[in-house]
Amino acid sequence: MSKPDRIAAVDVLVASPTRNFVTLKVTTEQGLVGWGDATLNGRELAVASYLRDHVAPLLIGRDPARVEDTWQYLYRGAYWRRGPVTMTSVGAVDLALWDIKGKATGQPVYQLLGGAVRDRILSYTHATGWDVPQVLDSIDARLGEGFRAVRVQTGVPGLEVVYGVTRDGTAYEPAGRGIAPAEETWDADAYLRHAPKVLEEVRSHVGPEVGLLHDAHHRLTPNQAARLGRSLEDLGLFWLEDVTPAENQEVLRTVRGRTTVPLAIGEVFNTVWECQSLITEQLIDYVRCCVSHAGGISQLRRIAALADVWQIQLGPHGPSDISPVALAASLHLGLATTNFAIQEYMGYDPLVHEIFRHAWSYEDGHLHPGEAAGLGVEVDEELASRYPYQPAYLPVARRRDGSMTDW
Ligand code: CS2
Ligand code: MG
Repeated sequence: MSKPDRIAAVDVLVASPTRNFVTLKVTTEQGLVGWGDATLNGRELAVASYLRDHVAPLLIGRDPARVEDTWQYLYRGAYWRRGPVTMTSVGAVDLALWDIKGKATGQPVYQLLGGAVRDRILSYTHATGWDVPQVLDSIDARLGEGFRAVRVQTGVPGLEVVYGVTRDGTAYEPAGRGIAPAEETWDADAYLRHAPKVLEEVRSHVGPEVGLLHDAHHRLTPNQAARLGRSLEDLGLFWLEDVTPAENQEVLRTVRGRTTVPLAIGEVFNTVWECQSLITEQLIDYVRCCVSHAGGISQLRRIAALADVWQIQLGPHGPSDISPVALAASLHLGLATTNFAIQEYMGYDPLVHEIFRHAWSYEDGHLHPGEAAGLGVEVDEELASRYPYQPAYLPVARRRDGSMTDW
């Protein structure tokens, strides 16, 4: 029996080609390289340090084939576990080890997960505009690219800045460069007066078949969420996302009991335990956990299996602030997972595609992970190194009276 391979080196690359990315590189004694995404928007250096200072030394000498054992070792061995920094670190290691396992066996990761259950993965992207004409133009542009589902975000009269929206129709990047977060004013009542009217005009414009999604981004009270949901019921939304702050899961019983609009939550969750009651009490229709922030493929497939028992589907987070490595991992899981409904895909700057050379592809509103061994992404470290980290923070939001609310 051949001598098992061993992890020989663990490196953390922090680069900022148009935006910050943190990438984990695991190299084995036999020369295999696995890549993981450790990007956490606005807290990148915390994850880089967790990996460099507390995880990398523990991995040297370990058998890279023992993916699940390594996951359990890093999760249970930390004692102080859960949370976005810890679980993004565990997730990055998990992705890298699945990548290595695929390369060691010559198999794309989806084959190691049981093989394809579908031919391609439905995706949705972002359409955005300050006013209705801009929103409709953005939607038409996205539909012209072949998307069959779009997330629609609109400006709100009386507000200067609104989550997910730019005034010039350019792509929305929430993390502003600089050492302090931008401060935005939020007015939920103004939003509730306006957003349903815009979404109604959008549905009239696109017809009944286009998937429409909307993200309330954690900003409503349970009553506001129920009222918004009820006002959108006739529009046939694909989902209404993050209606209330996700950590208070009890309130979803109130919302669920008062509206039939499909609910999606979970992009800020990091473990299956945060999803547990929402799933077992059937309080949501879609789980939004992201493969990198929720502890990797090894945990997201556990979340998928639990959700499947209650006919709840996955619609993983896929913004510009997860790298093409995490997107690849999500697509491998998606191709092999029956209750994987849709993948968010905001697209990337050409420079990011150049640095993260990937086998996954987008075509005609769908994504596919490709047939390359492992995750199918190789990172151009030299090119990435030309773009050093730059401090960037997500905005904060205050109400009109100056009190803090959720951004
Ligand atoms: C958003 C995210 O895509 C979404 O659903 O909630 O873009 C979120 O705002 C960012 O990932 C924050 O970094
Ligand atoms: Mg969201």
